[in-house]
Amino acid sequence: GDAPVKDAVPQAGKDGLLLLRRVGTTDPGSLDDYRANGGYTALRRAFELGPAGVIREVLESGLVGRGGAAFPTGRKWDATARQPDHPHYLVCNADESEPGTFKDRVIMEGDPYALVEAMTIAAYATGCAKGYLYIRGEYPRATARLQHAIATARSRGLLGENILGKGLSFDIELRRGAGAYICGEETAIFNSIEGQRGEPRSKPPFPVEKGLFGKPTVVNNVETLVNVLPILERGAQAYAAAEPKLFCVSGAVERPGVYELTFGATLRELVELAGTTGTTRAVLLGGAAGAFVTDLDIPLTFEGTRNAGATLGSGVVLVIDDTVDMKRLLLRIAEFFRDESCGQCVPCRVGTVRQEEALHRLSSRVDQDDLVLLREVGQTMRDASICGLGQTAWNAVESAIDRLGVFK
Ligand code: L3W
Ligand code: SF4
Repeated sequence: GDAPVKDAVPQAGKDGLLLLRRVGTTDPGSLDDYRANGGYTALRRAFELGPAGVIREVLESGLVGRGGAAFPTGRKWDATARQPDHPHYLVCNADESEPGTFKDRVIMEGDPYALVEAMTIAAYATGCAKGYLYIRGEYPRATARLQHAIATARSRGLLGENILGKGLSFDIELRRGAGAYICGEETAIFNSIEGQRGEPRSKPPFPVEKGLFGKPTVVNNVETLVNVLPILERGAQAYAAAEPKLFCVSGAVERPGVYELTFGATLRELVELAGTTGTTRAVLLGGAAGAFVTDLDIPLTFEGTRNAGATLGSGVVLVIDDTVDMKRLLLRIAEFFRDESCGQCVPCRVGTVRQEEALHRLSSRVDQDDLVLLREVGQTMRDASICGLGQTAWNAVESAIDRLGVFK
């Protein structure tokens, strides 16, 4: 039979591991081991601070969403907590479908109780009695470990009624996706959980007002949520002084994998840590929805990558060396978006097909009209698509044409 797949071991930068410190060092199946290694101190601290105090800390920490869009987490929590309409829901987005992204998997497989604790804190702060953990269907091991963690936490009074005797009632239901990229879009998740087609809704209204079942809903990515643990354990200021970020490094490197660094490192430092295998030509930052960059000296921060006309996105760092066939790679990206478009809106449904067709033609013969067409189609998708899928489907192609001179 197949050899068993080993658990991933995270790689650390010079500041060591904070977010992933338990991954590979504690037993992901043992609540006792989790508690012996700092587990549930953050929830106790949350009870001392009270819901408003927790939100204050998260706001002060400056934490922004790690799924790609970098929206301030504290603002989301504060807005939901203030909604008079009840119940409030919490949704953890564990769909992790961006090509090249595998950081949330490492958290969920290696430290599942951390996510359970973090969701409990988020629910306490924002007044949610029910949480949904929406996990990618292709993650059976993470699913099994989370199911075990949820059941154990429940049996030990850490989920359910009157958690730790503090009057908090909160429980988590796990839902599995069925392989559609679009079901990682927050409002498509709502539809999926509600039993409807996984199609995005128009925003506004934002989920904080009208989300799951039309009720105020907090949606956070896995990595975003687990950051709340060190924020409460260390205090917002100490946390912000050395804020951790996960990167998914793949492609032409000797040591692919999940890297935890503190913000401020440059792309070059990360790529050197992973060890290049050839001459690095470019890096695809942020995944298929991201962009190619050639300047390795940009700082790996949300602002630094934005200033370089790219995005940190969900932390994808795909290293491209000079052996990579860029035309094939662009075609593969275009095919992905055409395949994953939900078809609900015209710019994306038609645009992703036209983009792929033009790239097909261009890969055998460079034609200026096709390059003009690509740009027009791309701009239309960006401006007029309902959701992030269509809005970002042209990013990587555009950056490859403009910065790498593909089709010159
Ligand atoms: C309250 C407002 N809430 C915005 C909330 C909104 C959402 C968050 C971000 O993701 C990214 C893209 C790719 N009041 C608000 C508000 N919000 N304004 O903030 O919202 P938004 O609309 O900026 O982005 P988004 O549609 O949530 C787009 C990335 O997603 N992506 C793929 C990601 C894949 C993964 C993965 O596999 N792990 O994350 C594809 O497009 O980077 O930047 O919660 O409700 N006024
Ligand atoms: Fe669906 Fe694409 Fe429109 Fe998003 S942009 S709603 S994926 S058709």
